[in-house]
Amino acid sequence: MTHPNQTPIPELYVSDEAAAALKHEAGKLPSWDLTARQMCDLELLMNGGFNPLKGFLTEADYNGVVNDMRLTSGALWPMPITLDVSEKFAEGLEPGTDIALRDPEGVILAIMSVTDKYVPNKAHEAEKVFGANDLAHPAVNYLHNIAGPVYLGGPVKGLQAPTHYDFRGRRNTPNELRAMFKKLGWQRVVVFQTRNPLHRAHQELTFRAAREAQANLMIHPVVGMTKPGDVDHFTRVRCYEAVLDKYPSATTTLSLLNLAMRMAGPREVVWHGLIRRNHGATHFIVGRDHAGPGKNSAGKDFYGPYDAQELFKTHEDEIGVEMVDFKHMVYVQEKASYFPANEVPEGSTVLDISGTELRRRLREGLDIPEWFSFPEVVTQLRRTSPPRARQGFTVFFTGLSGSGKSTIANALMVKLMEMGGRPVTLLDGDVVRKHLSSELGFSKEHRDINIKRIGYVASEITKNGGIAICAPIAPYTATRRAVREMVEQYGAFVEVHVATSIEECERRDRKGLYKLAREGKIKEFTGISDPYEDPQKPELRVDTQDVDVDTCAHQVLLTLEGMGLIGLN
Ligand code: PPS
Repeated sequence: MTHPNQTPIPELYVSDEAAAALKHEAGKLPSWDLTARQMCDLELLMNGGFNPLKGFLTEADYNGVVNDMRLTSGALWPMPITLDVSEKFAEGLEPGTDIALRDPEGVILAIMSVTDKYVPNKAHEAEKVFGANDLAHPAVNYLHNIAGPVYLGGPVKGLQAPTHYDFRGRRNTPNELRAMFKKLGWQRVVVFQTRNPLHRAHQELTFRAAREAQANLMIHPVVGMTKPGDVDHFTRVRCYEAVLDKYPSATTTLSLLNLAMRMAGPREVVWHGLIRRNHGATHFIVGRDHAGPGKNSAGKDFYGPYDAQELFKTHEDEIGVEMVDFKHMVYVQEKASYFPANEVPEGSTVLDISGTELRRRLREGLDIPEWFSFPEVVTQLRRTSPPRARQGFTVFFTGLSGSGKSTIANALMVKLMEMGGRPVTLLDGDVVRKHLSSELGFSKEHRDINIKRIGYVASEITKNGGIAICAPIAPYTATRRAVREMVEQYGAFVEVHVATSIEECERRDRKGLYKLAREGKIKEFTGISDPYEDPQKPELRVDTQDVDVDTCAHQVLLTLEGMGLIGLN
């Protein structure tokens, strides 16, 4: 007998012959280049991971999902899966038109019949879906600062799956997994979702969960998009592969999920459950603060620790997957083994290392004990995150024109070169405008392009182990944040606000620009006729008013030393 978790589910792909014909036709259609997040969403739409969705949400479905977690059909669906586009692309596009959806190389992956074009109320979407319209939430930030302003909705015909060159053998569609479970006779499958490397405690808890549910186990990590700052998926998958050997063979499998997470806590967990049901799961491990985004702008958690578990429980029948409680496992020294935290024998010594502590130990090159993790996992993590003093980093000065950014940046560069050890590149505002951005002016749009170019170069330098020093005005908070996220994938980002007042900058007027700006001869001049948004939480703020350049540069060095990025002798 074939069990419900083993029967095929609908996909949105057309036949190979139809795809070949449609591809030919699609060359003439208006075409949209998919963003990284849309690539992930489209893949799961096409392969049935987002079943019952048949395409990107129409306006009616979007409203139902945002307000009540339901499609117009009545089906439970908590997450808006929308095709956000630019105003320019949406402008000439009438509902009833077909468009081609292309990957970054221009390959046509799907055709979408646009039935709806609508402008969402993003503040409302943020409140309802993420619980707060607060930019400290990564998905709210994405919604306001990265996603396009117009949404297109309509059914999708899949022509071909996105190509992945990494870990191909570990990527499975829902139907591939269902067929595999059928072949293996796995009727009960407990899934563990993760975006972090696995250590011994995870191995213990997942195996215990599988035993309690009398099920087989599938480790199903997200390799699409996770929280900015997470360990990259290449490293993580190497770690998962090492841990897989530690389970009794034939009980456990590993499969990679190309999902773009939203970190939406309670709604996210319901969504994860539905996606896992599609992938053949019958049980799903849900822990404390599942898919939590961290702290909000007031320093409080976005969601209560058990909100996700409660919402999942409320909808468990409809999701069709049973929730398995995640047991927090701790190491008991006297017994040399792991126990659930609430079953620790009285009077024993409990050892635990938090995520923050682990990152500190990696950063500082300190010991990571064997009771905590497997040596193979630690080796992989150390390969990717050498101690901070050997990683690249970016120092990003921001401040008004004439505030002293370039002068301090130059002094800092020389001091770092004197210390030696890593190559140093200075991306000064004026220099960048000459070599990288000569065609740009000072509108918000052009300033943003300019800063993102600087951010891109700085992130590449950081990735390759060098030091990038940037010194543009960078007047907008959101753009500085985008650069921070780019760089922090690879190393530290040190924001230095050169907080010289506008009065002082104007008094100095070293380039004579303030006078011209006052006379109206230079338009959109920062601080005079254009905004400058002060950084709220820079790593360092310096005021140059009564302090000389040497001292300012030294303050930066002390900050770098405090962060473990350099060693001061
Ligand atoms: S931005 O906003 O970050 O893209 O600006 P940036 O690339 O740092 O360029 C700033 C330098 O350009 C000169 N300049 C102006 N600055 C501000 N507003 C207007 N309208 C403007 N026009 C020219 C100015 O010399 C800035 O150099 P610094 O070194 O900051 O004084």
